[in-house]
Amino acid sequence: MRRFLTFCVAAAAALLLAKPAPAQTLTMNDLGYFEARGTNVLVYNNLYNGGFYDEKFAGLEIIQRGERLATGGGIRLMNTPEQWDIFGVVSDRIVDREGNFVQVTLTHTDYDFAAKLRVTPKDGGCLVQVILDKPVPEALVGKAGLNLEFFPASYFGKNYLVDGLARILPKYPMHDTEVHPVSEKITQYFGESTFDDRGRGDFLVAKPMSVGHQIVMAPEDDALRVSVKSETEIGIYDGRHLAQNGMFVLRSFLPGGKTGKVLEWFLEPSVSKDWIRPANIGFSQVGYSPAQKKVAVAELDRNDTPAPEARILKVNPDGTKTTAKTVPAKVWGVYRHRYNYVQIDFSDVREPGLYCIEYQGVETNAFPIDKDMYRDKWHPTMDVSLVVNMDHMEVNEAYRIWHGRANMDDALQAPANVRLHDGYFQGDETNDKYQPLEHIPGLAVGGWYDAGDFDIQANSVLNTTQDLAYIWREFQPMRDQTLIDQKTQYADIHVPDGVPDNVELIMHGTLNINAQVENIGFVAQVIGQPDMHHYHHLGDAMTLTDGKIYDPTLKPYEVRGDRSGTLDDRFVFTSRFSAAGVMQDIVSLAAAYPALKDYYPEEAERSLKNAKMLWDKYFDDADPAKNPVQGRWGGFGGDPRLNAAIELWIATGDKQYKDFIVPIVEKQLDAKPTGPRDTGNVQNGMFSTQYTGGPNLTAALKIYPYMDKKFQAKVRALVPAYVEVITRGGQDNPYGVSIGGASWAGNASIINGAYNCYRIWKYFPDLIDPEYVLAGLNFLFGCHPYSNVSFVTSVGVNTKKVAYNNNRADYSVIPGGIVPGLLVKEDFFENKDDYPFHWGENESCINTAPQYILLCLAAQEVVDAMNK
Ligand SMILES: [Ca+2]
Ligand SMILES: [Ca+2]
Ligand SMILES: [Ca+2]
Repeated sequence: MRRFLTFCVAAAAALLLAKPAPAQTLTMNDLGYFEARGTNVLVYNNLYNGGFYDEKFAGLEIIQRGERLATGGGIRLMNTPEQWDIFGVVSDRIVDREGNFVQVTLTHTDYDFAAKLRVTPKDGGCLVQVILDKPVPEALVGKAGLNLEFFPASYFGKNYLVDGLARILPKYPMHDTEVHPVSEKITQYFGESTFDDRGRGDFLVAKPMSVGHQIVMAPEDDALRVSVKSETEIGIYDGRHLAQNGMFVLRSFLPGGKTGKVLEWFLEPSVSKDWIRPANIGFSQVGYSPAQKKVAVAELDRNDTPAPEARILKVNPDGTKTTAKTVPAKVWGVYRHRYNYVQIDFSDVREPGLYCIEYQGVETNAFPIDKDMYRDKWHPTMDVSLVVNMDHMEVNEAYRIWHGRANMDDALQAPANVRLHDGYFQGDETNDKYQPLEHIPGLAVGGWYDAGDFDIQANSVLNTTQDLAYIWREFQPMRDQTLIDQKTQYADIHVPDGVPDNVELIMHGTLNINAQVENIGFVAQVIGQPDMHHYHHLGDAMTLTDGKIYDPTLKPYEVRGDRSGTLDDRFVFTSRFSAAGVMQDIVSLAAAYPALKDYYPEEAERSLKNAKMLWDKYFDDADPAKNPVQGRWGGFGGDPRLNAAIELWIATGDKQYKDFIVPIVEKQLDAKPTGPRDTGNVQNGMFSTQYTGGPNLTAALKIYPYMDKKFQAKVRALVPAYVEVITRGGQDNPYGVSIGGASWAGNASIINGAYNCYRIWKYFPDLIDPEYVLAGLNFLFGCHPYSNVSFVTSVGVNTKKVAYNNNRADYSVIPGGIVPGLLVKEDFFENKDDYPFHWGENESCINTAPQYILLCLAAQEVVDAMNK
C-alpha cells in the first residue's frame, strides 16, 4: 500500500503554524486534518496498514474532546465490515489547502472499482462526497456504500434520532440479521471465512436497525453528538451481530449507473466553542516509595492557562485532606502538537501515607507513599496472568473455572502452502518426518496462549520460559500461591502446593519445549488454529477443539472413540526452520536447568540433555560464517550460538562453552566504531553503545558475574557510553521515557529499557542513577498521556477496565496482564479503556509477563537501597 501526498502549498502555509483553531468552523491544521474547538475530522491520516487488515484505526475518523468516536469512514462493500473484509486501497491522497479539502481515491482492484472521497468543511461541519469516474460495477451495486463506524461502548447509555424518531443505542446486539447464499459474498482477504455455516452455504448479513435521511448519534451529549444528513437514505447497523468487535455503522449505498458526484453526506460533529479538556494528571497508580523521585505530569488543553502551582494533599484517617505541600508546576511545553504539558515535582513529600494531587481544578484519586509499594505488584502476573494463559491445563480459581483442559488433540502437521492469520506460513518443506495432516504425538502438554489468541508461538513459549528462568536466577522468589499439577493437568490459583510457583511455571514451559524438540525435532514457529473460524475463537479455550484427534476417514462432526472427523486440531507450522533459530531452543532449556534441578531433577536433566543434543547437532549449521541466515526471523546479527553457549556454560560450568564464548565477547567489547553516532536500540535489550558497529555489552553483562576482575574492569570502562545512550531516550517528551508505537504500543520496550538500567545499576551502582529503573514503571502505572490508568491490569488504584485478552468479549481483563499501552498516530495518543478490541493498545502478550515481574523485583531492590 502506498501513500501519495500532494500538497498544494500556497503562501497560506505560513498561517498554518500550530495554534488553537478557531472556535466553530473546521479548518485544516498543519498536520493536514480538520480541526475546530474540541473536534477533529481526519481523512485517511491513518491507513489500513495491511498487517492485520481492519484495525479500526483508519479512514475518515472523528475525534471529539480527545476521544476517537468514529473510524473506518470510506467506501466499503459490506454493511458491517469485519477485520478480514476487504477495503479500498488509498491510491491517491490530496491535501488541498487552497481548495480547503482532502480527497482520497479508494481502489478495489479485485473489482476494477475506484471511488473518490472528498471532505470539505462547510458551516459547522463538512461535506463528505463520493465522486465516480466510472459507474459502480454491476457486481457491487447494492454492496458498495459509504460507511462510517462508531465505537459502541462510547455510546453505551445514549440514544439516537432518526428523522426525529428517538431510539436507544443498544448495549448488546438485539436487532436482526439474515443469511444470504455464499455465492453473493464478497470474499474476505485470502478467501478467509470467519463464519462456520455447518456446510449450509450461507453467510451472515446485519439488517439495519433504522433507516432515514438524518441520523444523530447521542443528541443529548455535547461530547458525543454527531449528525449525518443526506438526500440518500442512511441506515444504522450493529456490527456486533457478526463479530464482538463490531461497530455501529452508518451507511448509504452508492447508486448504480451514475458518475460524477453520486452521494453526499453533511457530517456535523459537535463543536464546543468554549470547551477546555480537563487536565489529565499522570502519576503512578501504585504510588511511590518515600525516597524516590516523584514527578506527576499534567496534560493540558492548549487553550488552557497552566496554573503556577499544584497542591499535594494528604488524606487523613477522618477523611479530611490537608495540604502536605504546595509545589511549583513547571511548564514543559507542547509535545506532539495536541497538548501542553506541565511537570509537578513532589519528590520532597516523603512521609508515608495516602495522598492525592490537586491541580488546575482536578483532584486525582488517592495513592500511597509507602516503602513496600513495589513488593507485591507482580503477584497478579505470576499468580493469575501466567496461570490463566497456560495451555493444556484446567485452571481453577476459588469458585470459578477459567478454562478447561484445552487442545488435548494437539496437533497435526500443517499441510504445505497454508498460511495462518497471525503471520505464519507453511511452505513445501516440513523439516520433520510427518506427512501433511498427520498427528504429531506428545504435544498436548505445557506452553501458553501467546496473547489474545490461543496459539503457541515459538518466540512466546521460548522467551517466556527463558525470562521465568532469569527471574529465578536473579531473585529466586519462593512465593507459592498456586497449585500446579501436571499429572492431572490442573492449576488452582491462590492454593499453595509446596513448590515455588516460579519453578512450576518454568517447568510448564520446558514440558512443551522438550515435547516439541523430542517429537518434531525443534520448536515449531507456531502451533496454531487450522482456519479463521477457529482463530477468532473467544470463550473457554477448551471449546476451541473437540479434544479428539482428527481422523480423515470420518465425516465432519462424526466421532468414534477418541477420534473425530472434524478438522479442528491445531496445525504445527514447521517451515522457516533454521539452525540459527534452534539456538533459542537451547537458551530456554539450558536457562531452565538450574531452576528445575532441585525440584524436578528429571525434567532438569531432560532439558539439559536436549539442549546439548541440539548444540551438538546444529553447532556447525548455525555458524554464521557458513550459513548467513541468523535468528528465527533473520537479521539479528552476531553469532546466534553465543547466547546458547552462555546458558550451557552457566548450567554446566563446562569449559568448552566458555572457550567458545570469551573470544566472541572480547571481540564485541573491542569493536571499533564503523559508523556515526547511533541512537542505540537500547529499549529492546540491546546494550549497544554510542557508535554504529561499536562495543556491544549485551553478552558481556550476561557473563559479567562469572568472569575475572580483568574482564570486569574492561566492561566497566565501557558502561558510561552505554549509560549516555540509554539516558538520552525519553528526553524529547515530558515523561522521560521513550514512547513509541504507531501500530503496536511501546510498553514492552519500556519495560526492557528500564530493566537494562537495573542490570547496569546492579553491577555499577555508581555509574547510573537508579531513577532510570523506576521511570519505566511510573509510566506503566499511570504517569503517561491520554489517561492515568495503570497499564497493568488490576494493579494499582485506577487500572485498565478492559484488555484484549481471550475474555475480551466480556469487556474484562485477565489480572496481571500488561497491555501494550499508547498508540501514537499523528499528534494523537490513544489507549481506549472501553473498547478492548484494539490489539495494538490492549493485547497482553505472555512474554511481557515475566519481563514485568523482573522489573518489579528489580524496582523493589532499588527502592530498598534508596530508603536505607
Ligand atoms: Ca498468536
Ligand atoms: Ca506452587
Ligand atoms: Ca479435534
